[in-house]
Amino acid sequence: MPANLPPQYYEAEKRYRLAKTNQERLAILRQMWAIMPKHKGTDRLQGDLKAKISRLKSEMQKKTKVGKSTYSHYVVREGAAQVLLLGVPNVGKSQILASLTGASPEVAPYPFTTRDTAVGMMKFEDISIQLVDTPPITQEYMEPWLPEIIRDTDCLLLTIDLGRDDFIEDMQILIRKLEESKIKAGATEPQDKPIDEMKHKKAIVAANKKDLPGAENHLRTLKDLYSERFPICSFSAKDEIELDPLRQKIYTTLSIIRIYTKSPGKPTDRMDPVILKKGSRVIDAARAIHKDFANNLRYTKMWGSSRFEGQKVQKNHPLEDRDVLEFHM
Ligand SMILES: Nc1nc2c(ncn2[C@@H]2O[C@H](COP(=O)(O)OP(=O)(O)O)[C@@H](O)[C@H]2O)c(=O)[nH]1
Ligand SMILES: [Mg+2]
Repeated sequence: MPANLPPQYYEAEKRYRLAKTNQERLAILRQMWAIMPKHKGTDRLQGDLKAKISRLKSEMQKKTKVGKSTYSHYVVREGAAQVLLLGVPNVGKSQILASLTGASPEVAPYPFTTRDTAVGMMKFEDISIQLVDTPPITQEYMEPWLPEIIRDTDCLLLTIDLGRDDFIEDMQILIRKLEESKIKAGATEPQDKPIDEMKHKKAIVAANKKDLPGAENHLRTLKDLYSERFPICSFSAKDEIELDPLRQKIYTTLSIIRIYTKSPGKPTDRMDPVILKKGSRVIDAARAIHKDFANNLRYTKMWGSSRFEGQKVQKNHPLEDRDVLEFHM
């Protein structure tokens, strides 16, 4: 008896292959299970799928256990990249998360509202970036599990309250606490190999509460002191002023590119770009999709900048944001 699977099943299967996290994979496998017609013809497939789901579940459980023994505030990664909000109490971290992502963490006019991480997804053009709110850092205290999460993330938003007279002191506290945890924040990776044991982290200064009196003066001072080391974005999270330049700066600082794929004779799949580091090549895109893709690749056609309108390109051809690739096996 033939399986006669509906087209939605094959679409889900394709999304499964492109999934980047186990959580995503599990959700898709469950969808596939729901879609699959349950009859004799699908007996074997049903068995395979059930086995896959239980294998994945036990793998995920094992991972959480390992995670728990080291730190229990691990955030499951989702989206194209992860960005962490850091700051002293009350600077508006939770408000920024809410304004950029629509998530609803507790925002309050008193310190220490957020003792754990809170997560939201920020839309940027056709991708989503995960934003993580963290507990406040002070001169005296930083959650012991926080450095691990900082070391693991793609970019930091060093959040400053432009309404506070102590804003420079706040900035110094953040830099100092990071350095005590062997993390050096800055705009770009240093060119030469680090001589110390510092882990470099890309960072943006997120200068919030631009709407408050005195903010313009404070911003000027902040720029005088720090604009060589960090990109500085000023905005008001509460009044939603100048949030778009902040979104844009987050994207460019992440140094990622989006690559779309197409099948021969079909339109480009614009739904689900492959996310790669800037400087990646054709072969990296193939590998990101599946290792068989990379191994069996015969040639690739590329669309993108005007010089490439479906020409064949080499495996080591450099990629630019928004290039389109058609792999031939
Ligand atoms: N004036 C002004 N107040 C803000 C802005 N963003 C946040 N706040 C206020 O600052 C206080 C602390 O905000 P919250 O997000 O809880 O700070 P967190 O402790 O850093 O998470 C709250 O009263 C917010 O309403 C802003 O852009 N402008
Ligand atoms: Mg908060």
